Amino acid sequence: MVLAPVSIVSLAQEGEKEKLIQLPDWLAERVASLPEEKRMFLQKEDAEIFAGSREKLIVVLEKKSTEEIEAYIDAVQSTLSQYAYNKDSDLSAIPLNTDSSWFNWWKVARPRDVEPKREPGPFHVSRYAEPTSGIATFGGFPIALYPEDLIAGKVEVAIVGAPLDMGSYHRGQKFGPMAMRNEQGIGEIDMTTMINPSKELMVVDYGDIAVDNWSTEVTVHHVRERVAEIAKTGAIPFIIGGDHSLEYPDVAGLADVHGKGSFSVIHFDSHYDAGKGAAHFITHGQPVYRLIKEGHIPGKNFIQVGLRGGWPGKEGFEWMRTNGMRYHTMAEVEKRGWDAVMTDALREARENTEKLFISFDVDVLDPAFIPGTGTPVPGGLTMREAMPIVRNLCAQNDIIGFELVELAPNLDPTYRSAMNANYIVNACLTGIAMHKKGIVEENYFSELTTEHQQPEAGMKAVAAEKTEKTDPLYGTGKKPEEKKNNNEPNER
Ligand SMILES: [Mn+2]
Repeated sequence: MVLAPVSIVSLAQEGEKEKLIQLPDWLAERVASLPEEKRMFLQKEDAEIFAGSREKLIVVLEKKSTEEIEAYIDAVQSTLSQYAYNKDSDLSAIPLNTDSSWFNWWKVARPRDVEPKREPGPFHVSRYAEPTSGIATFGGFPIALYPEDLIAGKVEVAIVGAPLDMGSYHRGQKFGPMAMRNEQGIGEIDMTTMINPSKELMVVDYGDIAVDNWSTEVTVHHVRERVAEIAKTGAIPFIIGGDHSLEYPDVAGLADVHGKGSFSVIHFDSHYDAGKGAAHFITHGQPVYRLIKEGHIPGKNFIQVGLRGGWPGKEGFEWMRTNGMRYHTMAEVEKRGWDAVMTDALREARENTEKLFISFDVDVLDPAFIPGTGTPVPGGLTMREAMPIVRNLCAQNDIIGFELVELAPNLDPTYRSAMNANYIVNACLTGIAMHKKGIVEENYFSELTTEHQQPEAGMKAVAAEKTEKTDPLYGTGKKPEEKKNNNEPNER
């Protein structure tokens, strides 16, 4: 999310060429007697940080004497210097207690030999014929626990939870996977295409990936291994967060298997999540910068959709331009319309690579659709915009992974956030099923569901005597035979 003060300071720290701003004559005169270093500081953007802007700074300084201006500069400089690391008073790393005999308790695998032996492969956890009547799983799909289950079952999509939620502002993203398991929307027939992904694809619930609830850094290391493990079996990992820190281990884990730079990423989000220069190398506001910086994905293979609100500022957009990244903001949607923007994004996703990873932060949707998210921003995508682009992306590309993150269901007393999240997942499953069947054309629609074909269809049926016969007894529970065999005296 937002790291505003840090980004200003980090610009100066990186020694990028900073333009010196011309001072008004009266101010240049008033500070002429100050040391050069202080006069120059006044000409830098950093001097404005506590005033708010250049204009506001000038208003503040107008009433001050030379001595008072020097005191102001000293105060700003001294405060900014405290933002940086101090080797005498700060921790440079977070020590871990390696003497703990419980060091790995949260991620150790349950011993196989304490369970009854079983053949590898997916299995249902329901006593009844109807799968949704058992223990809740994503879409009512069978579960799988180990890579050999995925291989034996020829699993094509493994949906796995990753309940990590140490991001900023509202938390509770750890409850995302369970809320989605408990809500409908995944695995249903898609009316636009009349394709039923649960019939076309072998999908499983792969349980949740273990999380160290006290460290994002430690957790992402483990998530990366698990994601790579799924990808190695040939199944597509669908990671359900958890917060957007997950994009880093999800993409890095896939790069470990498919190769760095071998695929593209399309990032749906209201924030660009390429923050840098913070004390922690990974938070939910920084995965994109770290992926680019470590070389897992070249900038030209990265596309952002849905950005809006106050972040990034000018330097963030310039950084994306410099690094060859594509971005489609809601401002662009306002300028050009959604159809034009969607067409461009779909084309760009296919441009450099056939393989694609989709990162879907639910806050790309308008808060009207997803009130249950940690950092909502108004003015976002509608479900009617989001479902087609996700379905088309998953139909037109070779999807190697998908993540849905930042669902915080406890912030929404209704079913709506979890349900909409499920429908986004189902849109991609539908697309993957279409891709498998060779349906990759843009704007594919089922003719049956999009054209009623009246009056011809009805007239044809009348001629062939196929229309529904009316029956006044329907709804009474009586059958026509019953009436015949009835020896009611009054009947004539
Ligand atoms: Mn995000």
